[in-house]
Amino acid sequence: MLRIIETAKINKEKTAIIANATSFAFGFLLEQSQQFAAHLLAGEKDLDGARIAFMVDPGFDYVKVQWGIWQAGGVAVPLCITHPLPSLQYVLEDTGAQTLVVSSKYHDLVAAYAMEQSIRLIVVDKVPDFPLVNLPQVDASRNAMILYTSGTTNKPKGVVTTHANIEAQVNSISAAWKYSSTDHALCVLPLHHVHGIINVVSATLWNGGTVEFISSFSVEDIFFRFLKGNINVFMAVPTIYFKLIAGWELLDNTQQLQIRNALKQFRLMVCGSAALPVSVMENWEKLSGHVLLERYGMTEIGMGISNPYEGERRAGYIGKPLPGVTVRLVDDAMQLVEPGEPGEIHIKGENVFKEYWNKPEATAQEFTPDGWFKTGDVAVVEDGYYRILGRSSVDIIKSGGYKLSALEIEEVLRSYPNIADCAVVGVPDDEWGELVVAAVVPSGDLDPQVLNTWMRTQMASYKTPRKYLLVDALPRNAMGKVVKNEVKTMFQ
Ligand code: MCA
Ligand code: AMP
Repeated sequence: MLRIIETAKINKEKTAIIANATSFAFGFLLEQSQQFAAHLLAGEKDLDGARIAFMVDPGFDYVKVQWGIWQAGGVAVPLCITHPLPSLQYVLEDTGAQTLVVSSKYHDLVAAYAMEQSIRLIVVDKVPDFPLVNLPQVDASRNAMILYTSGTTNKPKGVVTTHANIEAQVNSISAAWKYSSTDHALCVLPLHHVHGIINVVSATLWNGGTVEFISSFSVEDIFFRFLKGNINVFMAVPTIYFKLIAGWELLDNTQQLQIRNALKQFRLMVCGSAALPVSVMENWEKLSGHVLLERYGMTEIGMGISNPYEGERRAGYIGKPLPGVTVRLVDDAMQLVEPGEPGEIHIKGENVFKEYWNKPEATAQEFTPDGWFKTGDVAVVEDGYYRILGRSSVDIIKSGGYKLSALEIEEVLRSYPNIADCAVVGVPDDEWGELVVAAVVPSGDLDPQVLNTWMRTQMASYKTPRKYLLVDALPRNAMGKVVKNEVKTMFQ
């Protein structure tokens, strides 16, 4: 049986989840998730790897649905709760999910589409009590989850992880960062990515700890929770620490001191998903007394490299390989680089995903013949610590901790009338890491404001460009390829 369920059985009386001012014990979560599994099964013995998409707010129902899917033998496909319909449709079609579970507030957004496609639509908060049934034995080698990640192709790819992959990912950080049943983590991250799903929610619950949820991101709410004095673990992307520092600076001295004192009690504060600026790390230390633990991860591998729990957490570095993860740096000829030389990070280990969903060629392309996963990130080792130098592809943008494909955004832009050509790039930004911007060559009347409003009907706001520059032509090299670095300089 699934390990996360087994450990929950040991902690039945303990609080697993706090959400909407209510505490839920592990025993209740188990029972509710098993009822939900029975509901999903609807008389079948095993979902046998059926993909179950769910668009559920962070909180008790999210975990109930996720555990229900796993216990019924299904594959969990969490959807982004701020995505507009076209992005949701893409994931539903790509996974072939025949069941979609939603919180009631998302019902109207998807109901017509689900009906048209004969997708079974379940409103999680309207499911009546369901009698328990015998649940299938789910082997760890079976698929557990599909998360969508942008890459160097124009459409996001579904990253398939098995239960064994997830177990390895959780075991590795549990050992390295010493999770325990006394942990009380605040979850402020979206739950369609590894950072929130694995590092905050799954790893904390797996170790018998408590996860407290906020309903949507808010600096005030986060400070309010910190001040209650129960939370002792916090994990976030650099943009969130930036926003917290900015929010703290607006407070009066008494409030600042109260927050500083509350933070002193924390066991662990982690930062990752994008490069942590040294200034943010230093300002956070001044504010909280904590040296942030920066680590490096990827949807395809979970966490790979981390600064130590005990020992020097070096600013500007991502640390050393985590337990169970093997790392190498290679040059373009796939040769190991000399110490101090830059190379692409390759990863091996049980933590590494199984495949891209329905994309055998893309899967083969991202692995070397001898089984190393090619991350596309370039790093160097200095005094034993890895330092990220950048990405091998200019078409990958990291904004607010989200990985975005410039090609995907360009494709949507090109489907708008009167655009002859366009180039999307990321430009450096203190708050967001990178800002998405677009140079557009119009072929007729084009109002950037109207274009922007339309883009938001197609993509979530974090994917839409912050600035549009109308230009006569894009810079191209002799081969006719757009020179993105020159496009970036247009925005300086
Ligand atoms: C939102 N806004 C932006 C961006 N996103 N502006 C510029 N760049 C952006 N990227 C604007 C919106 O348009 C809006 O402005 C205003 O900010 C508020 O938007 P909203 O969506 O409500 O933003 P938020 O709720 O304040 O969110 C900021 C956030 C969020 C909390 C930092 O981006 C976030 O949760 N990021 C974390 C993503 C994450 O978990 N990544 C992990 C994946 P206006 O009102 O003017 O329209 S990576 C991973 O999992 C790997 C394994 C790893 O290593 O961890
Ligand atoms: P995602 O595909 O959304 O999981 O994003 C993974 C990517 O985030 C990695 O390939 C890196 O480019 C980036 N990333 C994650 N953690 C860090 C970090 N600590 N420093 C720099 N980049 C990071």
